[in-house]
Amino acid sequence: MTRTLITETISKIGEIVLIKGWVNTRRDHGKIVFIDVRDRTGLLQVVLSPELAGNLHSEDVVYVTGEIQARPEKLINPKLATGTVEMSCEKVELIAKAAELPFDMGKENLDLELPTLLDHRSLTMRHPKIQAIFKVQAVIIDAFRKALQAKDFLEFQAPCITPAVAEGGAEVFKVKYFEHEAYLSQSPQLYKSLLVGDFERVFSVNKVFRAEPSVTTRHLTEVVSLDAEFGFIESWEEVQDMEEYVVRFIFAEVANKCQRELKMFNATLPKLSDKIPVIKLRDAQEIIFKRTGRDIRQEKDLDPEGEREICKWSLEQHDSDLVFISHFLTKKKPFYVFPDPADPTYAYSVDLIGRGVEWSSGGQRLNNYEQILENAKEWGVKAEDIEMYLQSFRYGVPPLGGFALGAERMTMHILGLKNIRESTMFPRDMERIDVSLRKNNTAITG
Ligand code: AMO
Repeated sequence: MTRTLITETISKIGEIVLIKGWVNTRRDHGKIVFIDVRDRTGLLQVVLSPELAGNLHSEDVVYVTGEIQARPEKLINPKLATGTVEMSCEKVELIAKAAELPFDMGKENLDLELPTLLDHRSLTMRHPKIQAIFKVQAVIIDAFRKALQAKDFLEFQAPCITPAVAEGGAEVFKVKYFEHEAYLSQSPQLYKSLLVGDFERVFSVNKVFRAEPSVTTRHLTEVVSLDAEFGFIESWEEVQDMEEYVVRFIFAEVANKCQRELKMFNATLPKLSDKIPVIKLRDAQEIIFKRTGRDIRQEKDLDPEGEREICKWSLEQHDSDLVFISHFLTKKKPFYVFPDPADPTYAYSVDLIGRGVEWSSGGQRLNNYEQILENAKEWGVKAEDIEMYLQSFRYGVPPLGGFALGAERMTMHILGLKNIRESTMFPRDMERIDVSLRKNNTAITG
């Protein structure tokens, strides 16, 4: 008999079918036993005798044959997609026996401490609510691709082993590369920029690596970076507009395809007005000072508290959960940023802040070869380390810009999760590779 997927059983009343899946839960009621069987499409209640049920328990892999029957009106379960039917079991085959579970997986919410949830990741990802997170994430990434493909961008795979530190700073993993030294890529930045000289418009969905020396709720050491870059721009605002288009496209796809998942988290998509507000860093700092009395007006960036405050302001004043912050200090950004000619202290750079956290960075880049060389020198970047990048600009690259969105942060803040590790299948941080590297987990800071 061929397999019937669980959600298909609602249209098979009166038929004998074979389903394949895992025992999700078992309930013993004297002479009858109920098991919920789970496959990739959903759950189905199966009714069977204690003899047939044997010692089946959660996560056993089973093939079950039986008749699909309509449930009596008062036994309909509106919470289940298959809640109008059940299977009367005739035969059970045990295909793979599961060990005793370390915790109860049958509850609607898997209320586990984060280290336990992550140390048992292969198992906890079987829970429907945990699966929902990664279904939403897959839709986000797919929508990012679709949005840019619709605008004629070409997808590329960026290298992970790089000869140079693209973003600067100390947050880089050195790797021993035979008798040479190399780095794990912090960002596909230099590659996406040089590719504008070849393909005009490119994007990538890539892992990037940051040697974050602290353990916070919003930092990972391995990140899925959604990068885009394009040429022949007229201004940095064009970059911001393209990003806004992509973000709106992503939200529309999530709204369209993930209603069930959003509901499981009681989540609503971030509010957007007609246009995402944009405000210069110094103006944002002034607003924060006026609203809270906290003076961060000389800082190079917004701190986490500042990001939260400016989002509150954006929601109150512009009815928008998202806000662009532009014009960061040129010297605090990487060597490739384009200084504002009106005041070169500040750059044509723009971050997107959503629900109190940075979702992306981007902006216009330098495209003049001589100026790039000059800046690289000033920033302490050796020309021989960025040879491939420079080659492109030596042979002519148009005015360009782009942005990068962090996939995990987007997922986290769309679903209202408290910790970025929840929106990462296999999170890495300074204390975790697969499982915790420490016996006693250090507290995660803000
Ligand atoms: P940036 O360093 O701001 O910009 O990174 C872009 C976005 O990637 C995400 N992100 C992270 N998420 C979790 N943990 C981390 N350690 C982490 N680091 C970054 C954030 C962030 O906004 N080259 C530029 C992009 C550009 O200008 O196009 C860059 O890498 O969501």
